Amino acid sequence: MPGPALTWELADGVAIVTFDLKDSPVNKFSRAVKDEFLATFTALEQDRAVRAIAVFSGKPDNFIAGADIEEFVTIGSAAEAERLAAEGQEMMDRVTRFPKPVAVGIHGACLGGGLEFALACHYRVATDHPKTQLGLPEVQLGILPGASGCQRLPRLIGARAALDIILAGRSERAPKAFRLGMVDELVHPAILQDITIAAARRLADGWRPRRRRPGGVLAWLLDRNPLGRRLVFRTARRQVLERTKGHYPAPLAALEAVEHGLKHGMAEGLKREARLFGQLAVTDVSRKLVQIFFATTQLKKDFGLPNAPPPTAVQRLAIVGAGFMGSGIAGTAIVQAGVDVRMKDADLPRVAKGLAAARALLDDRLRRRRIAKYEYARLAALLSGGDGYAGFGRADLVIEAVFEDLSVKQQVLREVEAAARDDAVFASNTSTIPIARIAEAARRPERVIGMHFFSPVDRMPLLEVIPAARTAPGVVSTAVGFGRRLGKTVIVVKDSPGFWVNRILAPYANEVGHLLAEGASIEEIDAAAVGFGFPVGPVTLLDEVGLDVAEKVSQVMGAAFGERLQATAGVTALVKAGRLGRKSGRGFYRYGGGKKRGVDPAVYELLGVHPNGGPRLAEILQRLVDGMLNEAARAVGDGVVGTPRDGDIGAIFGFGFPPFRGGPLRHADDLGAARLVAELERLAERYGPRFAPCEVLQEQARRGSKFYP
Ligand code: T1G
Repeated sequence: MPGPALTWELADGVAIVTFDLKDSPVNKFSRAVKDEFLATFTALEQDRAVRAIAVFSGKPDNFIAGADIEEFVTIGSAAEAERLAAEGQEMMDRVTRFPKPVAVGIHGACLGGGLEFALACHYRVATDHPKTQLGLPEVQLGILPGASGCQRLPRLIGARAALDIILAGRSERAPKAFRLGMVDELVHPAILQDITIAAARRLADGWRPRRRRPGGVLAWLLDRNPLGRRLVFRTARRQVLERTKGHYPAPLAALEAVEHGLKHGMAEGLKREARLFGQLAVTDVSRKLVQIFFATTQLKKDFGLPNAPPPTAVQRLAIVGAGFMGSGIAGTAIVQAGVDVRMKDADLPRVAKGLAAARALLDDRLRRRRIAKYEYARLAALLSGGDGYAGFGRADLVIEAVFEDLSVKQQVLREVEAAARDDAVFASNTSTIPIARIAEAARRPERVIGMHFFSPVDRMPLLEVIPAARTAPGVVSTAVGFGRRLGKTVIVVKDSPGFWVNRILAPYANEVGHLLAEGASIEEIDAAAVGFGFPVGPVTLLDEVGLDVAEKVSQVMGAAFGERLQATAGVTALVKAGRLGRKSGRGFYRYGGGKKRGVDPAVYELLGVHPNGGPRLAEILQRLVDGMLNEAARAVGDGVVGTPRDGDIGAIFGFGFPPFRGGPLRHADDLGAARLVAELERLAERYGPRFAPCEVLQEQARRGSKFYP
């Protein structure tokens, strides 16, 4: 009887099992699916005609995405979650002990419980396709691999390599997974079935694969003797604490599960693994990380408009401005989307520099073995440039990344309109100038939109897409769709000063000036924010963004919103003194050899301030965070983002708002509007009206409502 997920047929002694979960884009393990697996394996065991088993996915590009996350979030208690993990472990154990050989053919994502299943099988074949990725992403959801992954992976590939994957929640492409020993064979997708079935048959005939254990003196020293292992775990623990600053319990728990299992044996390890899984599954951190997972998957399908028309596929991109942003966009477009890119700047030396910078991203891919030599040659040939608009007539999308000045951008827009097709989209990569203002110069304002990339473009995951009042809906879809092809998480935001990210960063960055003036030290300000969970503090962030850029943004914000978002004079003084932040080797901090070298005491003198204790750390933190939450709430009220979800994802992916807090709006909900309003009122009384609680929060406090119902 076919169930909702599994079917099988017999081919010359081998049962070919196909996992294809109905009504779902991916295969995943739920309780029902697990029961069906067990029933199927029982049937296969009893069927005398079956000598061996080969398991495949029926999905075109997905093997198994792991446990069903929607099911596991409904778990109410640690004990119930522990039981769920133990049941998963039993199923994997059943597979491993199965009296007939089980081989798997893996194509597409093989993650979490999916990889745990593959590890439990007796032989693994994977396609060398880019979609085939193997990994244990559980810690990214605040949990750990709970169906025996913490035990099986280190036993197969060694403790060090397994910890690299488990503690970071990493996925490896198939070739790397093969090198690590996670899979036994790597094949072209066309022969996956044949090779896997042949392997199953050979296993049934008594053949045993010889697995080379991770070799070398180092492996012997570190993976296979207790003293070496202790060193491995001590180092890993230290690295985890450096990275998570104690905010994320999952990696440490996973480390414990692995270590315990290697010390006390598989059975004890499994018990510990299930227990820790149970504890983690009901933590607030895990809930928040799971919400972020679902928010990002929803965003993959959301074009920011109701009934959005389908996007036009961009084949050819043209970019005006071959500077840091322009070349970053060019390189990312080639590497991620494989589109043809034409760059233009005022003179050829600048163009050459931009092309070289874009190509550096390709070089990096080649060096890290992400692309092959022939692929490199093909991609490099997509890139070209010049000092005129030649080639722009073929572009579907033109992005300008020129100097941040309205009249310069309008001039570029006019020139592009003269050179490009009528149906081409013109996108401005401005961080501050309203798109509607730029579009005033347009003959076809409905084709004009904003695409605000963050720097460095290849590494920053967020893109803000900004339609102006007259932008056509299809243009919005096209910009969003292209941003996604670049691998970005895209939010569509309203055309208003600072858009979303710079709007809510403004009070946070401005507060630095006030705090310094009151005697706080640069280190204390940064430490307060880092302690809260930001990747860097606001002072370091200013240095990273560039103080000249920050100055420009803050002038725009001050002009648009008046006193509330008025910056103090500090940054301007530093810019005048030639301190532009990291890129110029000095800002608030000094930089050398690519590293931050500590605060430059001369900065205090330049600013005319003296660190003398100043406000306490808790007070610093409250001023930094509450100011941001207040502005975020106000911006939601102004309709800058369509949903709280977009606002939270924008803050997390845009500047690293601590993911375990779920984003500024979730965090505001957690504090509660009444408490936040009371804190802001106190701050306003003490430090000025910039802290006055906004209408949205006051209304929420009165009605006891929240951003997320
Ligand atoms: N559970 C539930 N739904 C899932 C899912 C999962 N594991 N994976 C994907 N989906 C849904 C997703 O919400 C979306 O739904 C649709 O599938 C398509 O996804 C015991 C405890 C597999 C690489 O963390 O990384 O195993 O919006 O748009 O871009 O140790 O999804 O269509 O309704 O993202 O092609 C560990 C999470 C689980 C993998 C596919 N596994 N998924 O990417 O499609 S914990 C994960 C992904 C675990 C064991 C433990 C990606 C993908 P809808 P999509 P995609």
